[in-house]
Amino acid sequence: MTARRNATVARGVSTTLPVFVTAAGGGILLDADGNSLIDFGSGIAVASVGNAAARVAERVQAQVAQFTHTCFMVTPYEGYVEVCEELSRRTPGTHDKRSALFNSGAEAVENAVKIARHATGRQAVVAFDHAYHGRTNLTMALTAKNMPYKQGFGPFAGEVYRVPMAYPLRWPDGPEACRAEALKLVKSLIHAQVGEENVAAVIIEPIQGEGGFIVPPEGFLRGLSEFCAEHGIVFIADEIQSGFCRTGDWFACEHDGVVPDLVTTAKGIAGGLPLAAVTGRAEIMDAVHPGGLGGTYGGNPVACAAALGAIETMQAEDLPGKARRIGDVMLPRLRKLASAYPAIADVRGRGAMIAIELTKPGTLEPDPAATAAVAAACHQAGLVVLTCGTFGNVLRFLPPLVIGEPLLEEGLDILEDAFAII
Ligand code: PLZ
Repeated sequence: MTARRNATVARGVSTTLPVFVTAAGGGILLDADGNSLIDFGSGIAVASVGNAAARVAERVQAQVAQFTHTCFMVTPYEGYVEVCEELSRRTPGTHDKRSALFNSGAEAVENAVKIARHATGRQAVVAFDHAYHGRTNLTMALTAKNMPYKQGFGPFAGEVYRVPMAYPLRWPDGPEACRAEALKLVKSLIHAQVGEENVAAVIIEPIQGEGGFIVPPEGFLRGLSEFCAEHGIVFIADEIQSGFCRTGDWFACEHDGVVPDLVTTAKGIAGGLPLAAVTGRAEIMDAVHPGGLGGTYGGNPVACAAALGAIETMQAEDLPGKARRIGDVMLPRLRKLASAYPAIADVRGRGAMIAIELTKPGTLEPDPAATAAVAAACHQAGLVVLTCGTFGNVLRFLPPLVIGEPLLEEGLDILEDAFAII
């Protein structure tokens, strides 16, 4: 199958593990050779409710038998409306909200920027160091990292400005200085280099995903959202990776007491089917003229049925609580590992969005080679882990929120063994 793949699938679409999945569920992937792998990746933070989750499968099967597509822009159906009602109910803030549905995270981010520009009549968009917002042209411009996302794919969309991220481990004078200085620096750069009155939106991942699971210090997100409110700037929280119970709250912003103007969601929203959304203040969302937003497949009925099954599962099985429990099990074990291996410079994250950052011992010099070696040893032993980070030196753990504790512990055993052999 690998030979067939290589003969027909474009090289640009790469693969982390050389296996072909035949079935998955309960935190385990089965491959075509009969191996079982423990899943600490959830297909990049998507299968939060587990693979083939019962409520998702049932609703999808029923919907597929009923009708598969009409195009909501031509002849609407209830599932789309129900998903928007759930988004209004679940996203932070009690204000009047509207949503629009799309197919992928990048598409949601593009539309959030379109909406913010339309609503403000301004053009500039401010994004952060280490940000990841997608691979389409506008979202590539918002994404910080060159390789592999941007190299050779320019020119990029204009009116995108980048400011430093509050990255405690790598702030020049350390975490305490980061807490004290980051917000001030960001505000002064926006003032000096862009001008507040030109900024349509500030977009930020409340916990950065691909960039390295970077958790800003307490107060940074709140201060940023207050700054936006003060200057009529739309504050967009990209919760595509951090949202839908992953961090132990329905949305990561809640932990910081922040109510974004617009929220982008995707990944965990629909148990593996492609669905994404922009949800936000009614007056901002409805600034756009009828027909200004849409797409053939956005809010496809089968994807909406899956989302309703996934959201029902999150509620019924208390997945925010399960995510917090995963963090409570993982963090102490990872901290213990860090005290045994000085290459682990940082253990961070929240709920079931946890990472370790690897450096040359005693320094902050990133060690992507050691990171890749640990990941490869895990893969060899049957544990799916993913790497991330601007410098490729972060191992991230995103187990399905429904994973059983024995399996979680077994995965951590494999990780510990991997450190011992490299
Ligand atoms: N915003 C915060 O995490 C997707 C990227 C995988 P799409 N992250 C996984 C890869 O290498 O392509 C992501 C994200 C945040 C936006 C996106 C984009 O979501 O559904 O991949 O378009």
